[in-house]
Amino acid sequence: MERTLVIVKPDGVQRGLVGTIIGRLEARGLKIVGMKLMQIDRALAERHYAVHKGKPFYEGLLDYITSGPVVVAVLEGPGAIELVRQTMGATRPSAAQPGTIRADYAIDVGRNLVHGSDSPETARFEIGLFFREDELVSWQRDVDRWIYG
Ligand code: DAT
Ligand code: MG
Repeated sequence: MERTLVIVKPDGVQRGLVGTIIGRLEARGLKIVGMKLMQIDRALAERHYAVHKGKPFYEGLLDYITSGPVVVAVLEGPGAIELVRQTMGATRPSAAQPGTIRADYAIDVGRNLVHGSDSPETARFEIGLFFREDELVSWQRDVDRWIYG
């Protein structure tokens, strides 16, 4: 079973799309094991986006991700990391496939609504940045046998 970090970015919260975004991932069969509303400060944003330091969009990215409240969640399921990436769509919404969150609700790469970890190592690192171990809940869903086969 795999876990991944999802962030509904400030534009998603401001636009009232928290339920839509989390709902799409939930409806796919992923299980929420952690979730909270928070404001990301500069120091946390720098750690989360450290791999992008030095890129032309880095400062704007930090301004954006710290510009308002976000919803952060840990989702669990078989292949959760890739499932979330697929359901989010390509980084640039104009290149994302219709049916994905970014294609259906966004236009601009600088307002692309949602973050999802991109590898098992990144997921472990990002979950550790945003959640203490005791904020994550391991639980069984009665419906799991109808989702995981
Ligand atoms: P993703 O969020 O799909 O994992 P990423 O990790 O390459 O994409 O980049 C992180 C975020 O940075 C991305 O969601 C939006 C922003 N970004 C990436 N490339 C950009 C670009 N060329 N111009 C502006 N913002 C960009
Ligand atoms: Mg990324």
